Amino acid sequence: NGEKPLILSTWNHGLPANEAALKKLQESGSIVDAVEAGVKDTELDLDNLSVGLQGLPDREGITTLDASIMKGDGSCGSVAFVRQVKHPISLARAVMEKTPHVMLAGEGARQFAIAEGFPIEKEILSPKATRAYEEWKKTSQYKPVINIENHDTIGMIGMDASGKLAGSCTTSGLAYKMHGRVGDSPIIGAGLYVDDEVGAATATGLGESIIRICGSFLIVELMRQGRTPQEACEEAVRRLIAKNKKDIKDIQAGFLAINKEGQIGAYAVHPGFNFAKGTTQENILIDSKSHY
Ligand code: SD4
Repeated sequence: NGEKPLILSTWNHGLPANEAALKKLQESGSIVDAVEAGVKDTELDLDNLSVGLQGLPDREGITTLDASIMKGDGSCGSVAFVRQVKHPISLARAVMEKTPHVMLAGEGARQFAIAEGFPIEKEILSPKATRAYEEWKKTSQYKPVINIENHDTIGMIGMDASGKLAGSCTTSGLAYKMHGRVGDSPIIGAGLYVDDEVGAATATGLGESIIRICGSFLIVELMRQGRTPQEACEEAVRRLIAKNKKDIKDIQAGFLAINKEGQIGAYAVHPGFNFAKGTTQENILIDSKSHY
């Protein structure tokens, strides 16, 4: 606790993502550059089935992406339900920096990508995603397996040496979701929230359960009222469980938080959630504690 700069990100792929973020921070000195560069690494990871265009598709066989980015001064941008864009996090940043809006969705987000010169990719599923989708179609059962399917979104929160904060979050969302479904990741306050006065939080897991409690905003507000990041994450999980009781055995969600002092917190509904913590000294994977 207390080390700066500090980068936290969800799941195993957080390790290379943290590395990319810390490298960028060193080069550019900007924490928002760092959290963008960090998750761009994951957006290109062909083994990841929940982030980027190689992610698992929706029920129609189409991969649609959600992403958000936020700075501690309140600037933020996001894209939802966007197709054919390799780096939705960079598109979210362009929404933040180049438009009067916070969020663009669907075809409008794609048109904005074209106008901004983002390359538009062919809509072809990766071999891995194709195999998984063909297998899924045999039953077309919509029943995500916690910690296995849908467990790969990257949420990243970071603090530079001066205490400035930023965060990013990017995902292809739930595998085999309904076409048009949007999760928590592009929703400011649900999948991500950052406030330089207090701290930052991000989420992973079943987006619907996270949106219901405004998870990341809730954690930042709890920290504002004096909770530690760990206490705030635990309270968010407690509230998520209370609001999603009926299905809780099939719902996984995990939260990460940092406060202004550089203390960290992590908590999940079920065991199995892990995260990467990167500083200039070390970059390590930590198993989160969980409610159950
Ligand atoms: C979503 N929260 O779209 C994302 C999925 C996720 O790890 O986090 N997977 O609901």
